[in-house]
Amino acid sequence: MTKNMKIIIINGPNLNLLGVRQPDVYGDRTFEDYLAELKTTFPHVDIDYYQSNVEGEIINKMHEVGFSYDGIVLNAGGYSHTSVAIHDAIASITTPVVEVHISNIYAREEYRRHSLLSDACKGVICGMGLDGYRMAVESFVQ
Ligand code: CA2
Repeated sequence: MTKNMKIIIINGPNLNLLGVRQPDVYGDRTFEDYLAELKTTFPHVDIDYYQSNVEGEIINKMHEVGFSYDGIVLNAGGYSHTSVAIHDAIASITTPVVEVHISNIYAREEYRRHSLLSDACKGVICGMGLDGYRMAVESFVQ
């Protein structure tokens, strides 16, 4: 029997507030609610989830999974625009990373229009709402 593909979704700072604040920008669903649906969409994929508001914890998690998992879906939140350390973590591991942003960062404030992470990633999905996470998982399954 073949083993299920293992993928982890890592969400960064403030994404624990999804569905609670700013529904106009980020929608009105909690991530836990969305994740339950996502798991039913990919019954043969083991999808883990980790969220932290702390940069070093995100890096530690990437080191922990980044040599054994088949894919990492990463929304590093505001750290996407600032973190050399998360860029270096992506570049240091062997598991491919797909960067996701719920909102279209290119249609927002100037300081959000550049990600320090993208060049180290396999791909980037942004502006597709929560569905971007499904697209990222799909990109690993194909
Ligand atoms: O669009 C995205 O997914 C972002 O990565 C979200 C980050 C933002 O800093 C990036 O520029 C784009 C912020 C996440 C904040 O999430 C909240 C969710 C609900 C209520 C308040 C904040």
